[in-house]
Amino acid sequence: MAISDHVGFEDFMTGVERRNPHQTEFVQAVREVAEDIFDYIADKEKYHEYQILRRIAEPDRVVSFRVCWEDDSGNIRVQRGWRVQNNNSIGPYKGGIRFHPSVTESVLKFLAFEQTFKNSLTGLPLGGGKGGSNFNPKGKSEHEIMRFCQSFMTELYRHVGEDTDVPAGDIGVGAREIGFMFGQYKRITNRFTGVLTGKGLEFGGSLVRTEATGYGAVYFLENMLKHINSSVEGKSAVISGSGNVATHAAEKILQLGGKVLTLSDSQGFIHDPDGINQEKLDWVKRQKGVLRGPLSAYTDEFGGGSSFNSGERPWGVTCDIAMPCATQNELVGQEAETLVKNGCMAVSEGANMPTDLDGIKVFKDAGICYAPGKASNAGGVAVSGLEMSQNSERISWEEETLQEQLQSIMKGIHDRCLEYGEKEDGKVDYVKGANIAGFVKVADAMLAYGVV
Ligand code: NDP
Ligand code: 2IT
Repeated sequence: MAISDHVGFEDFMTGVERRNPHQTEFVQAVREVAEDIFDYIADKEKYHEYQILRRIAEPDRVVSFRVCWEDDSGNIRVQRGWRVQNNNSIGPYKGGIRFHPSVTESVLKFLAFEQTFKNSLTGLPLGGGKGGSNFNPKGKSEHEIMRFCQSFMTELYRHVGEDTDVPAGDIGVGAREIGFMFGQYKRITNRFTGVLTGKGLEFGGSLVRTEATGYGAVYFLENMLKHINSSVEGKSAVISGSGNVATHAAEKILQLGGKVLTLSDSQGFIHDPDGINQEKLDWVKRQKGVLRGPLSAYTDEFGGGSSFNSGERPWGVTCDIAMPCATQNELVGQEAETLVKNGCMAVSEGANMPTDLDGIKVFKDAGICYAPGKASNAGGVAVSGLEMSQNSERISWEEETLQEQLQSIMKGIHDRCLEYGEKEDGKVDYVKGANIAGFVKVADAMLAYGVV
């Protein structure tokens, strides 16, 4: 078949939309990747012949299950759980578990699809998957969370394994939840094995995993800025979110001499023109972490010129650097325009797909440094990969070794983005670079396997 006979990009997308009705997040993620891949494979017959992109955009399997649990009042509650195993061509399925009321099959399919490219970019042997539930952890007691996690794992255990599929944390799932799920897996199977990452340090967890996503996103930012002879020092940063990724991104910005102006949660954002220093950040970590309280209490705690902006997002605050670290589609076209107009020079995504397609176009057209999450937030899964290696060897590496490896992996991802994304004018299209670099390794492994 001549290449010109192959289906074109828009026809391909029409097919994706038809096969995935109402799955808007999944279709969005595929569109963002497919556009670059279509350009890249235009003259590469084998990828067409073997329908590689069509196959990556169809999860290997989607497991959906019922999760029943009993609340503290004795009511029986019913939730839905999923594990999306997108692609295991270059390693076992790997990716987080999300507990949030907004979780749907579409959200998990987009996350598992993105994860496939992200994990490939790390250079480690990791396939892509994602799981979760529409369970809302907010306002639940610790025992309710425990019972839910145990029930979730009572079904999930049959689909995962240290060489099959290795889940980790994501929104609403941190060390506590991983502990409950790992305990249940061990109890059911009578096996102590590295089936989950993000574990407590006492039972096989890795140093640096907690910090890895946020720190890694700032290392990626540093690499982008270095490429244009700039640095984080003296720059102001607007950050969204106040969970694991946001607080560690903020911490690394501070360590590199930057100033953090904002953090946010689902209720609004805090703006502190004096800067959120380490002491204030430690308060945020505790408030949103162990205390699970609202971020709005920040203004009572620290006063000064700080304000809480209820129901708003932080993108209107003038800054040099923006780091969306909360959730998908939290930065839309209009907000991207405002950031650019106010002089923002670099965006490094800590969250997955936080910028919508219009926003991405704005950043690309403006020619600012823009790193998509699949490249910039890969530090978390990368250290998860290192946790898997440590578990297989039954040893724990030193903190310094892991910090160095994280930095080196983030630099490696930056280099791979340059390889496929550097343009003639010297500017870098990090979206294109990440998409193609992530694709090539998975695609070539799939070609080697033939049609399976
Ligand atoms: P956390 O649960 O620790 O924190 C999530 C933060 O985002 C909270 O501040 C939460 O506010 C806010 N948030 C969540 N959903 C929404 C929403 N719909 N609207 C507004 N704010 C919201 O999660 P993480 O920090 O782990 O994850 C944040 C992002 O980073 C996600 O996109 C995740 O997929 C991505 N990521 C995480 C990795 C990890 O290692 N943890 C690795 C790579 C990416 P509130 O407290 O009010 O709910
Ligand atoms: O989106 C992500 O990369 C994660 N939530 C982390 C996945 C992992 O396996 O550590």
